[in-house]
Amino acid sequence: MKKIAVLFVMFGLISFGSNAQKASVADQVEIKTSAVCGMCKKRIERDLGLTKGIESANLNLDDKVVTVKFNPKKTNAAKIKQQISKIGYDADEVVANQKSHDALPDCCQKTAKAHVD
Ligand SMILES: [Cu+2]
Repeated sequence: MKKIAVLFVMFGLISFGSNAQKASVADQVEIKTSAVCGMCKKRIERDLGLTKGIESANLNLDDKVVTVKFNPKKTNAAKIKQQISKIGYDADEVVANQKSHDALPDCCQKTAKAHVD
């Protein structure tokens, strides 16, 4: 019975250790964007997915917040916001790059009314 208890404690330590390691590798940031529709979502997620140091990007169209997981050794929140601006969208306090914004389809620009795709 004692052996089993020791085994459980060891398992607990091992899984705790690997969780802690994961947490130190990836950071997460939530950024409010000016995305309008599903096309914006795809555009932002695809572009960020190809950006150095970013592990994943998931945009919630209900609140326009993109959740980005990134490697803090390779990038940071400020760089990610700059990248979103370059795609043509506002990112928190960083205003969208005007040229990129104007090149977006009409339905994806900031003046567009909410619509489905
Ligand atoms: Cu759009």
